[in-house]
Amino acid sequence: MSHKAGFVSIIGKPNAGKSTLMNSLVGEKMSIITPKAQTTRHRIIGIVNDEDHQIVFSDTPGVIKPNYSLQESMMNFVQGSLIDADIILFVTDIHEKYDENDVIEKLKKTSSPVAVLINKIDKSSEEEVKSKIDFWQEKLHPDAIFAISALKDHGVTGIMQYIKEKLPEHAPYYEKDELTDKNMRFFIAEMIREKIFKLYDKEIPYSTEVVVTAYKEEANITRIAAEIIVERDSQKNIIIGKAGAMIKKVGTYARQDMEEFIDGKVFLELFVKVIPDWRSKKNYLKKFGYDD
Ligand code: GDP
Ligand code: K
Ligand code: MG
Repeated sequence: MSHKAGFVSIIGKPNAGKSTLMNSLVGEKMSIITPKAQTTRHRIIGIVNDEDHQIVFSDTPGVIKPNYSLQESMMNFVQGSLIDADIILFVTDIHEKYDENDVIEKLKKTSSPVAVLINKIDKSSEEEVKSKIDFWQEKLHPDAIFAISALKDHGVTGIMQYIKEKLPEHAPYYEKDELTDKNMRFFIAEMIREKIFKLYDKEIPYSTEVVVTAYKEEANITRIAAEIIVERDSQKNIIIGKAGAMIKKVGTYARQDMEEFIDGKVFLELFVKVIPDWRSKKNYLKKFGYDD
């Protein structure tokens, strides 16, 4: 029998209920949830597998008007996820005003099927639901509209069926096996690496590797330490920046990502280490996981 697999992006304003929906979806019918790598293409939060399907859900930062460059790049990420997704789930709070047309325009242009999920219907009347369905039908002409309550798991099974129907035939993108601690560390390292790619120019990002050296969950905080590895002292100075200003930025932005992902407080320590020419040394490449 053929296998279906694909990427499903969950987008919407902050607090629309994206993360609640994600939890509900991955709890729906699942053998494994794998928060594997944050690749450059996707922020992977959950992979749902069954025998014939692999659904790679990716949560995105809430759609906001960018105030500073990192947020701009976060919004570029959202845009990227619109392009790459096989299916887009656009989550909207039934009570939220929607006057930002830029996101709507982008959704209209994407070639991937878009499903509008009108969320939080547990807090509204049937008339409100009907009028919102009409509103979104008129405004976006989506492939499908669902009225749901992510919090109460209402309507989530229907979304899962819709996704399975729409998924393209494809071999699994990721192994259909278990989450390990190593994957979590890798994921954390990728978050740091992503910030380095965004904050530094020229050869710096390409000369850099990140290794998570400690990951410890305590009652109220997760303590993480990582090494940023560069090839030369001059690169170390650039990474650190004047009075530590640059590495502080890396740490702050990476920590924000981690806290959102872990959904809890993170204490992040970053160290910079010089390993001359690490990129051309087999033992280091192997150690950093580039041996295959
Ligand atoms: P996100 O920022 O889009 O990821 O939104 P969250 O999933 O963090 O949810 C934001 C808030 O909305 C939380 O307080 C959720 O409990 C609440 N919420 C999410 N879905 C529902 C729903 O279906 N009904 C109600 N009443 N609240 C919801
Ligand atoms: K939230
Ligand atoms: Mg969220």
